Amino acid sequence: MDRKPVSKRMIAVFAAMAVWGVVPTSLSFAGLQEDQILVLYNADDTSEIGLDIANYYKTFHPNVHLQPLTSGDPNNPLSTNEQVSAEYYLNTIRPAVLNALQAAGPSQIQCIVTTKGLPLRIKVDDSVPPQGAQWVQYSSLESELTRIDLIDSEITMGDQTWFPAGSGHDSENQYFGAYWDYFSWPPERICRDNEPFTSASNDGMRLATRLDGYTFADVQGIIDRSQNVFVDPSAPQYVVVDDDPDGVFNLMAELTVNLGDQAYSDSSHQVITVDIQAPSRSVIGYVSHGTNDGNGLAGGDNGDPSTGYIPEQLGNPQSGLLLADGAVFMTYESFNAWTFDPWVLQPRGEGGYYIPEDDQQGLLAQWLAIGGTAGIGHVFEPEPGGYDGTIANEDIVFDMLLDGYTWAEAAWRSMQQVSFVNTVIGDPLMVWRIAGDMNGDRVLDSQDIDLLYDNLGGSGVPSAPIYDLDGDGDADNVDVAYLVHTILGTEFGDFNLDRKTNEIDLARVALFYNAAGGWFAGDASGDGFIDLTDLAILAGYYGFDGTADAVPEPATLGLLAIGGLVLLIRRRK
Ligand SMILES: [Ca+2]
Ligand SMILES: [Ca+2]
Ligand SMILES: [Ca+2]
Ligand SMILES: [Ca+2]
Repeated sequence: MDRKPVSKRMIAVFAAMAVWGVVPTSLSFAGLQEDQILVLYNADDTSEIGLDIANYYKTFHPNVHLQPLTSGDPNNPLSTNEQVSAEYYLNTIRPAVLNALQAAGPSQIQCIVTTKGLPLRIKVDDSVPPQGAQWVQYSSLESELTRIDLIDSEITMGDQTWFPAGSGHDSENQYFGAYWDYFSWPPERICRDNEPFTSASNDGMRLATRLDGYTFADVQGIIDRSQNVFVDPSAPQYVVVDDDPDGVFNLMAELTVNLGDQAYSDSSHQVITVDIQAPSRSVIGYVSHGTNDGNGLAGGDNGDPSTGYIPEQLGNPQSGLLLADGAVFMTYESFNAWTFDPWVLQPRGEGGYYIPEDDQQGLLAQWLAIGGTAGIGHVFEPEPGGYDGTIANEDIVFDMLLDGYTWAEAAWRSMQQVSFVNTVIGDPLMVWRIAGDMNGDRVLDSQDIDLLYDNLGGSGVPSAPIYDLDGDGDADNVDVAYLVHTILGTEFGDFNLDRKTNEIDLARVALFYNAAGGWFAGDASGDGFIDLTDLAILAGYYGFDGTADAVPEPATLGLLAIGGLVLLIRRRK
């Protein structure tokens, strides 16, 4: 099989995003709750790494359910091999997980989390089902678990005969966020509106992610970095898209990375690293062809993504990407989730011979090791039939994250198939929050200012990350000023948040004078009372007009959201 990657599908394209401009949607973004999550670990694994990961995860999410899995036979412990047979899955793993799901309550668990020490790949070894364009021989454990309730035999595992979409087949992802309008010519790809996941509204499907990495420390890192992910409307963050210039497999016709005043365009063979240095820790996503980019020479040259490009180029402390907490990885590399064991080589194609060490593709495990937080990858070649949707669609992933959906929802919304080779690594509950949005409603308004005032600990006193907007560790008046000035783009005394301080704001103070109230009512000082102090503050800034600035649209009222996709293009091949 050609070492070109994964798919001839119509390919998603998009560019870097800066953080201004998308209109916010008010929605209940916490679509997935802790007590809807079942965390599985291999209780027969003498290393106990799965148990350690499950326990560590539970310290952040105390209401998740932990579930040991065991073979029940001391002489034949539950496999810790990354690959197991379909028979093993069906006879040993599946019944144990089904029992656990039942014990938690028939409809309680919406998402299953696996941990290192449990199998990763499932392989159908028998001649049934027929291996051909309509079946795939491999699936990830996680993809299989999304359909654990229905897919119960080798003939139904990996069955892709649902195509074209809409057949309601068990291995068609009911939650997929796009569809094709075949009545137009050429057929048009249409994205559905984003919506929260529930099993009930998706034909009983469940979500699934995996907590894995080279080491326990790597997994701890991704859990840590998932907990407080903020995108700051006033400080652009980027999804870096590194395209391939060689036509057929291009991610995009043109890549534009907005970097302050600098615009970058890269569809060369050069790996993008050093150009995306500032502002600090600003890269929140990475999409590329990985080693499939470039001139095809083993080991690469001319700086193109080559073997080892993740640790050596992207992760280079001097010249690499500065990753934000929450950074997501998706590459068009067939075997990028083949293993989480640093000593294992990748295979090349169905024949089973292995890519030599100096020609290995990038691995999701490497991304996590350099400070990445999550990713979607493939445990085997995801090119079963060449039709669209074999791998994750990055435009859907990032759109969902920017709208405040959980990682598990964003990831699975982007994929058309289940019982398939794709897997999702990371904390399913990771949410990209908006800096300054204290109440989590994804709107920045006076309630957020009030909440920040209510939670000021003072200079030098350690603070929860959500209140520490300037990142110096505490929550004090400097953080209030950051919210008012930098994020909301206005001044103290602007009580209706229209970026002006004038007679309207004065009228608020007059109306609520000598009464209790928040910012909305004229409390500029944050003491919960409207009095002379507030009037004096208003007077100090009276006449301020922030709308005259040439700066980007401010973060006021209904206008602000998190980040804008500057360019979001889908291009047909
Ligand atoms: Ca808010
Ligand atoms: Ca602070
Ligand atoms: Ca005002
Ligand atoms: Ca006051």
